[in-house]
Amino acid sequence: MAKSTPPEQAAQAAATGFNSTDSGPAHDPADGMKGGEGVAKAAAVGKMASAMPHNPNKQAEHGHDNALAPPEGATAEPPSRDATGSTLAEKNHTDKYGKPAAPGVNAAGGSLERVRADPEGQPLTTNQGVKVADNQNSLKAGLRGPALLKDFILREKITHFDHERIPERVVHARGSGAHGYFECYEPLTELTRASLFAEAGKITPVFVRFSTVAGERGSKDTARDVRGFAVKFYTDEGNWDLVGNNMPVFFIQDAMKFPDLVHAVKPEPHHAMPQAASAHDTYWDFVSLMPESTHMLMWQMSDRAIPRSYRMMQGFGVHTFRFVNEQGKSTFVKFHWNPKLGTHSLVWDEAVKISGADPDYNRRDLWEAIESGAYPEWELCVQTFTEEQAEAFSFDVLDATKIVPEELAPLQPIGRMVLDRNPDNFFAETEQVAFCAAHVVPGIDFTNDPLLAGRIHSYVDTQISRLGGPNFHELPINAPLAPVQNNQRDGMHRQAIHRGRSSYEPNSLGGGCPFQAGAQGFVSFPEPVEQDEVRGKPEKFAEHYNQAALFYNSQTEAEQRHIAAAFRFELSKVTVPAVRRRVVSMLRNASEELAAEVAEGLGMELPEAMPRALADTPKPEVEVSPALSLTARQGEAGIQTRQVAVLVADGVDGDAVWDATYALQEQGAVVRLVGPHIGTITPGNGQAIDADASLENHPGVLFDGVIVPGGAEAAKRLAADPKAREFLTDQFLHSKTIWASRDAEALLRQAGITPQDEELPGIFVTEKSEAKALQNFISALGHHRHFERERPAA
Ligand code: HDE
Repeated sequence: MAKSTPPEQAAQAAATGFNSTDSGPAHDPADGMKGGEGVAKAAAVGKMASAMPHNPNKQAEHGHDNALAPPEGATAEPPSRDATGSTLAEKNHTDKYGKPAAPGVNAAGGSLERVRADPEGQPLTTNQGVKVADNQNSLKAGLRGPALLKDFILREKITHFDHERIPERVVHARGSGAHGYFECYEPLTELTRASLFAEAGKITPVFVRFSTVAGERGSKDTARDVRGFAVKFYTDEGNWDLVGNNMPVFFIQDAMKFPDLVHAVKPEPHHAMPQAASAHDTYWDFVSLMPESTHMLMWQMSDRAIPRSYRMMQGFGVHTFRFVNEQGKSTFVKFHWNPKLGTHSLVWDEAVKISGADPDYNRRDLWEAIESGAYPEWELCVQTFTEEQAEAFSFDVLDATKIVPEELAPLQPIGRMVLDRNPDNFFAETEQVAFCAAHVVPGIDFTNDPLLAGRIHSYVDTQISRLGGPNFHELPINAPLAPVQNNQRDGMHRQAIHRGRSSYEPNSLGGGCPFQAGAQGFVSFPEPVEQDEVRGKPEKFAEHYNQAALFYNSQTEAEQRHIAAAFRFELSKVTVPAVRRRVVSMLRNASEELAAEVAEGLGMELPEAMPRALADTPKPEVEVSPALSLTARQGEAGIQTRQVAVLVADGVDGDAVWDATYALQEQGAVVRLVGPHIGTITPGNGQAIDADASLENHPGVLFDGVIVPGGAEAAKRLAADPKAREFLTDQFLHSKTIWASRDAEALLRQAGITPQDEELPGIFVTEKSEAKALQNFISALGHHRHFERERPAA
């Protein structure tokens, strides 16, 4: 039996015995014992460990009350820094070791400053820091001789190059990101304890990535697709990722179907076609066998799926989440991002042409806007409702194919987000950023949405293969600003160098640290659950069409026309008639009018309506919701950042060019002088003009509006140029704002713009370039598009 001798009566030990790493004296060193730092450290460790004669928290690990209010972990203050250190030698210093870790710091986290690299004034080196004398030639045996294996410089360079690519995201591979900040409007403490919503004016840094879903990394920006809208909030209580989309609903209700959906929409497995497109057999085959997708299909076939700009998209958290306040009270919440610039879209023909003219259209737009200081901004709004209210809805709030109409739960603005910095490096930031639906902070929690459940698992899992191991949270863009301290260790590419020898909890050899945070940490909302384990869906999930009808019926005529055209186009690309029939039969349950129009557009008979999964359809609370139409979302920015082409050619009226340019720029528009070629154009009056774009490299689809200034000679030249005609034709067909001088009449006629068309909205033809006409042009441009003049066949 061990003898219990109190420390003060310790028998004398050899001082060197305290330096052993695999055994030691029975007692701590006696007070005042000589023997150097090893002895002092052993004394300090002994004192620290003795302060925790048992685990004082053990009892509090049990019972319901403790589950809701877990205790803070036990700690003991280390008598000296050495007590918790890895090595006494940490006091030694070289340029490489630097200083010992500062107390409580994990330098693998925090600001990006610590990893920014800048070669100003620096010579080229290898990855080992050896200066490279010659970066032009490999090492050879003689000038014309064979290259040598010992050329470690060439080999390092090529080897690194060979491994520069990482796997692209399974979905959302194509994306663009930006940094910015979130500002809270008012304390939301009644609803949530989330620290980012605690104070008016509180700023939280964010990184946002917008994306398409189906296309590969190098695919076009303007595919008809859902857009990802993922926001990483670097809050002072850890990272919160709101990984949403630009549409408020989803195709499926249960994570079990996600791989099927993605397999169906991706290029078909036998020939890997089509790229970034849903217009093919397998996609429509799948969705028409999954009628719960009807609502989402309405959104995807609407103009929402071809946004004019990432800056002009709404964002949605999609699922119902929970806010949880300090008292543990939970409220259901849905998140909405509303852009200041309004929500605006392309038209399909334009999107198709842009994909050739500028496949980076949305990426470029975001980058250029931020570079020019026109920082995109969104308001974060929430819909909140109680569990009792949710019970009473005709639909289930856990069903991600349903919205909560604004008429049932109004939007409350709670803050704004501004994107004011482009990344330094696309790969390091935008490509390596890892969003995760499971990243929540205290005050925000999940609901039982079965789609969300799968997401909570999927995101971390996918990063492990995409980013090569479990330490992707240490990549600078992913590292939280809030300190990270835990006992997770090792794994591929570990960045942090952990000080000390305890990597477990509870411990007394690390002074108990890092200690369990207790009630200040994340406490899951204690939702009561006691049910049978089943694979199934609740009854309300079986209603598939009410909200598809709500969306369609809330659109203007032009928007409805676009939806019908999109179904027509996509289904015309399907090669199996039975699949087409199935889609149209499904549409009949949402809108007979739409189904008939689509059937007619496909030259087919109207099939029988698809049998419904639910015999008695509940009556929806809301049948038309104006907020669902883009016309309700014009925004408040006028013509800011709108791209306007001023067509110039030799002989153009120089004064008119500059009057228009200055006036438009004054209001924040981006003016491009587009000539038959770039460079010098000789105007009829005034100084030579330097065109910055050409009809060849900047076709009409890239602009929101066009001005054709006066100057008979210029007008004649443009009329003779087929590209100028096409420019105007597209501007006209895509319902954009056109202002032309009467001198350009021949060009207008050739572009198919008749004298009657000149009376239509958004078209101005004037003798002179007077201020009034300019004002009309500016105000019409602010309307985005003039669908009143759209020709249904277009
Ligand atoms: Fe995702 N999703 N998702 N998703 N998702 C991914 O994570 C997944 C869903 C969304 O810019 C992946 O890092 C499952 C809904 C965005 O990096 C992956 C399910 C919504 C992004 C994944 C869904 C989204 C992703 C691929 C059904 C809107 C891009 C790469 C249960 C609310 C984030 C990655 C970025 C990315 C899984 C459904 C949004 C595979 C299993 C619903 C914006 O983990």
